[in-house]
Amino acid sequence: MDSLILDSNTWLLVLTGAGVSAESGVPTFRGMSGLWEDQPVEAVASPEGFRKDPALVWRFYSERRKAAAAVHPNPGHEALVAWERHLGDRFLLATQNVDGLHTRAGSQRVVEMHGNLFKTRCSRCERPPFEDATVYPAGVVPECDACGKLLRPHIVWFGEYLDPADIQRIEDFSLRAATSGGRFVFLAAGTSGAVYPAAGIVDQVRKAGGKTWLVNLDPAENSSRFEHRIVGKSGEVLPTLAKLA
Ligand code: BV8
Ligand code: ZN
Repeated sequence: MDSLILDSNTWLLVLTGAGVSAESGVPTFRGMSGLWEDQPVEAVASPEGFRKDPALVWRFYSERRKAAAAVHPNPGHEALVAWERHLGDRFLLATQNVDGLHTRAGSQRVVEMHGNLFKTRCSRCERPPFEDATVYPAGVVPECDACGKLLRPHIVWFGEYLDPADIQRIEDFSLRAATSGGRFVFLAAGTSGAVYPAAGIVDQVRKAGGKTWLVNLDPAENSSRFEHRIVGKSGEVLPTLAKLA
């Protein structure tokens, strides 16, 4: 297996998806064949879904909150913490996962591109998102005590824009990495490469002359765009993949 050298010359951008949390027992999206209660996830995880049936959407997220709170980070999460400690500010982790496991494992330089299950915000006013682990009982839709409108999960739904600050942080890091004179490396783990803009990061890295690695259990939709492809479980591959020099 090719080895990934992480030394004082390396700038490393990592992207994770649901596959990295799978070994903690969190079901993946396509693993659930993209269905929840035989509805396509996109129907529930969307502004239209929320408008149509906010109680159903809150049941979906409350159930995932409960499940995510009951699991623990796995060796794949822990390997990424070790890489961050070794590389410092030449490391950045962009995750599509909303389960909060990277932060619980000890990762600090994390961009939660699709939001976080344990944050809630108002669907209307400017009240900032707040920590909220509440598992709302079926049928309950919380309301904002500032404006009375419905509260919603602080999650980026399909068809919604990602937070521009998050995109900017990833782009700034990539630019610094590409112009550092060092070696710019991008590694994606546990993602099917189906959802944009996350699935397009590999193309930006290649354009910037970076090296690209994919660690995944099955071929991803964008597999062919990675130079190094390792098939396996992230919890088994990541802990031994990198040589910290
Ligand atoms: C946006 C929050 C601008 C919800 C999520 C056509 C072309 C390009 C783009 C589009 C298009 N049509 C529509 C779009 C836009 C759309 C999109 O990309 N759609 C796709 C489906 C085509 N994107 C958006 O809407 C984004 N916004 O583009 O804004 C815009 C605005 C308006 C109109 C148009 C555009 C917003 C995307 C964010 C959506 N929110 N999550 C929630 O979590 O509840 S995405 C959701 O999917 C999750 O975040 C999840 O992480 C993400 C991606 O899935 P993966 O993480 O990759 O998980 P998946 O199950 O798919 O794969 C797991 C992989 O792991 C598998 O490959 C498996 O083999 C592997 N695996 C399993 N076990 C292991 C493993 N690997 C290693 N080890 C293991 N143990
Ligand atoms: Zn409000």
